[in-house]
Amino acid sequence: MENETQIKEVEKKIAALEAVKFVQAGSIVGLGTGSSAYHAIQEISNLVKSGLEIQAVATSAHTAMLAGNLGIPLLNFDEVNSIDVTIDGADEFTADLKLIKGGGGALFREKVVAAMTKQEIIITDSSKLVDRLGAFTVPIEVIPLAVNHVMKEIKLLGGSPVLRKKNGHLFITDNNNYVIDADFGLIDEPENLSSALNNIDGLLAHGIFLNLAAKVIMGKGDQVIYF
Ligand code: A5P
Repeated sequence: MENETQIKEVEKKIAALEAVKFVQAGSIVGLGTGSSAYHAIQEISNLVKSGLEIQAVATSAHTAMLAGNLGIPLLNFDEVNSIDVTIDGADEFTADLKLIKGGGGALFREKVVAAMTKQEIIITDSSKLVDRLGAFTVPIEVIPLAVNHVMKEIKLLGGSPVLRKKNGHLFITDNNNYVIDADFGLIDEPENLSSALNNIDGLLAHGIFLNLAAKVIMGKGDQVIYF
């Protein structure tokens, strides 16, 4: 187990180092959230310390704090119209670049940043590649007052919703909302499910990301594989 975790960490890191090669001087860079994005943020910080001039936008409060502590210049969302390149992780991806994200609960900002980004690069270890999405439950950010309504609608779509908890308490997002983790089984038509979820009132964002990733860079052993 220990060994498996170490291998995944190496794969995440080599994918991150490869992705950072796409960061150019003068660009606005989106910084992802999670353990894979962490490696990219560290490397971007090294480059900034060596003189690379970039500005960054963070996909979560946690990432903003990390990047700030590492000396990466940060912009607020309202200062940015477009992002050149974003490097973020994923919980699952298919070879045709469909993703599930939000295991860390930052899916809403991650989706907004991805939508504003010209080149969204996803970095993962080799365990994240799947034939069909859905073994990982779909994270869904919900406005608290709508939680019962959204849970009911998810069940009508055939899903099993569970309100996310952390350390025995309800998980609260950076936007003061809740997260529902919804099990839909393996998803045959991610486009249909994504549209149906988007139509639920009170649902802020869901973790199915379609047509947002420009490429996935996956670490496998000591190699990187591009999708
Ligand atoms: C955060 O909300 C997520 O979307 C992460 O990007 C995703 O969970 C991948 O995280 P790891 O890189 O830690 O596996």
